[in-house]
Amino acid sequence: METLTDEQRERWSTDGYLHLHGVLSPDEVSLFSQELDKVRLLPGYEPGQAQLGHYEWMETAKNTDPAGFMDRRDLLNYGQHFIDLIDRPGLFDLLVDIMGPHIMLSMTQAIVRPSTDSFPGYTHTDGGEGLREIRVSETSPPIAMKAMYLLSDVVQEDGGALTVFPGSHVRPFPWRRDEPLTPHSPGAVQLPGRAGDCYLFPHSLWHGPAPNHSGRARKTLLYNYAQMFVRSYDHDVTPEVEGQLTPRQRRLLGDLGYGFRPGSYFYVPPDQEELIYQDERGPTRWTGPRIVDQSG
Ligand SMILES: O=C(O)CCC(=O)C(=O)O
Repeated sequence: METLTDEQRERWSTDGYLHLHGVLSPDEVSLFSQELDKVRLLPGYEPGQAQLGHYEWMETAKNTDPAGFMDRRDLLNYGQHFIDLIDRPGLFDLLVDIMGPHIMLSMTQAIVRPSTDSFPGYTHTDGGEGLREIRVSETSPPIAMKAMYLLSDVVQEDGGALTVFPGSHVRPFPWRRDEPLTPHSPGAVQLPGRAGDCYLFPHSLWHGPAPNHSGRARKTLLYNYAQMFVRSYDHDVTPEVEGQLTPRQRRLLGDLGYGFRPGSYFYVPPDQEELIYQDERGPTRWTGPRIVDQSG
């Protein structure tokens, strides 16, 4: 399996994110982009009238214009391409190198952010309010993290870029309920990118979308992963999806190979590492994150 370079490891530790270039090929970008145009016409979960962050079943997206807003969860039901992305070769290796092998897929999401003057951006930590206060050290694997695939070029300031607050994953970040952080607060860095790029970042990093004044919609796919004891918070594994999964994907969706017992997910099954690594290095290969040698 591939591992992070020393430079990537150092960036991950200090900045709290990685920008990987050209992870999806141009063909994959156009395929997923077209898939999202179809998905919005199908039933699924979208933000509704309920409280912030809670999704409701809709017959189509609220906006059926391909360049209009869409925020759709639970993507695995929309076809094999979305299932294949669970453990995409190349990217998944790096994710396991960061998190270790005791993980699950916790959420899938597709977001289209239209060009508009009415959305000022939105800055937050993932995992709800909790991860504003709970953070692990820079030498620890994260509790949960995200792979965000860009399906559109984002080249200008306020063009809908992922905006991050580097370092906020490991230090208390000053925030006030009555004065929310914004994509223009001190410390914010907008990350331009090209269609096919992928950003990796932990849930504890302050981040969010910049406003999009580019004149073009920005499409993304998001796949979240968590340490297994945290478990998935989004998936309904239908029999159709189940029938399409590889053994590793089944495990990443929570199939431990036996029925639930107290203690399941708290301790991982004995074949966890073998299944996740699926290579000749065997089940005891992972020895925890490496510390970057700063001595040069
Ligand atoms: O739309 C984006 O740029 C980022 C989405 C986001 O903030 C998130 O996935 O938590």
